[in-house]
Amino acid sequence: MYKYPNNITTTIMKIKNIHAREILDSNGYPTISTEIEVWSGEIGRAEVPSGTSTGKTEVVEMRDQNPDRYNGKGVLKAVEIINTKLKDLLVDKEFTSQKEFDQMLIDTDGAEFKEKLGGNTILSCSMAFARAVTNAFGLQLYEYLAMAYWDKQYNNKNFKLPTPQILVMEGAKHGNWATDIQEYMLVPNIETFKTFSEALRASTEVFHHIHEILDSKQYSVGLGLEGGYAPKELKSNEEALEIILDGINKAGFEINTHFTLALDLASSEFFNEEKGIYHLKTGNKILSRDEFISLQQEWVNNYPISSIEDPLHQDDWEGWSIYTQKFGEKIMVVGDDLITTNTKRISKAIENNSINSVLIKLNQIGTVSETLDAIRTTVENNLNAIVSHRSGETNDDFIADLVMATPAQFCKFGAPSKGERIVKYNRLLDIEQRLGA
Ligand code: 2PG
Ligand code: MG
Repeated sequence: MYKYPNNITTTIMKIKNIHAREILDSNGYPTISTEIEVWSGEIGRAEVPSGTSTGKTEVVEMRDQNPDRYNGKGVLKAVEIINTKLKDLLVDKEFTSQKEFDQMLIDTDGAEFKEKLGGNTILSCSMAFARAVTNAFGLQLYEYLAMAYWDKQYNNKNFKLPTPQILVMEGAKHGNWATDIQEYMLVPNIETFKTFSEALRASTEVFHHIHEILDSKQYSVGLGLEGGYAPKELKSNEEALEIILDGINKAGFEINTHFTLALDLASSEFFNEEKGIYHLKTGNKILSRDEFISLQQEWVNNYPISSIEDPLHQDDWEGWSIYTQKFGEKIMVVGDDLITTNTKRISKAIENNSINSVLIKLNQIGTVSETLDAIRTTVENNLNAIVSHRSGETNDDFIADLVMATPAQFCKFGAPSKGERIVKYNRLLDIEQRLGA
């Protein structure tokens, strides 16, 4: 049993100072870095990510909209809010839990989509507070987050390394529309590999073999936003799948024994709302919902696919129920844009049997506590939770600790190729060693 420092549950968490600044994310767009200093002088820093293919019901990011700076994407207003309004509100205030801190920000904003202060503004404070208190208590972040999740003493054996969905190829908005499918991921079989580190090693070896295959075909080895290969030379969505299977084979692994595949279709990105059709640019196909479902049936029949994210557009609740009825026993049906880490939407999806898995992103909902609530609702209803990065990331590895702290079974942190993704995988390696797993 993990032992808290003696006074940890009774300690009042008091804020001494708070300071934010504008930094850049992995796409070269501004984002917020916030530092909070607590009573003991310990400091916690957090940097917030940002999405590219965002869901309609995500909390609103506060952006300057000044066309003279970063094409309107500056975050100086958000930084100013933290350094003035929120500083006045928070300094010298005492809190007894993460929830209390987050609730104060939620109430101060008061809007459903956090548009008054900005979801990015609030999240940077929420994460920085978690880190500062973690440091003050002398804990690891995953230990502090587990305290917040379980609201009581937890057992060390609750800490299980997740199964990663590891990106290898990209298309759509993330990959210069090399294909219609946004993400092609490897899902290592943890029963075969036994440990997270072995699963990561094997996946990375496949990634390297895919590089060689692309090279031998004289295809581009340029990377998409999340570090996966995005060759424009691909002739079809299926060709990417064939190349990945070849990579698995050349790396000396077997389908199913070692790997299955996960896709993120991000379907809202090629759904034409006016016409009510899916327009696949590769091959210039116009598909109705039924035709698109039939195409996915072919993919599931022909390839070792174990998980499909956002298979239909984000407003088609009826379609999602039909889809889950059809595929839910066989594969993970993952709601991202449909759900936006929103507990109310998770409950609605459970009622309608729309999904069997939920993608979890801190910045879709805007506080650490609400993210923990979303994970709780997901796993308590026997759905899978997948803790996810965004396409615009920073070197903050918060989400590695988040997936460890909770019963979320999966993580999705991008390809093993870019620093802002690698830092999350490396943190999991670090935690694996700490736990002696
Ligand atoms: C997604 C995410 C992460 P974005 O669609 O799942 O891969 O992309 O951050 O652009 O929304
Ligand atoms: Mg997605």
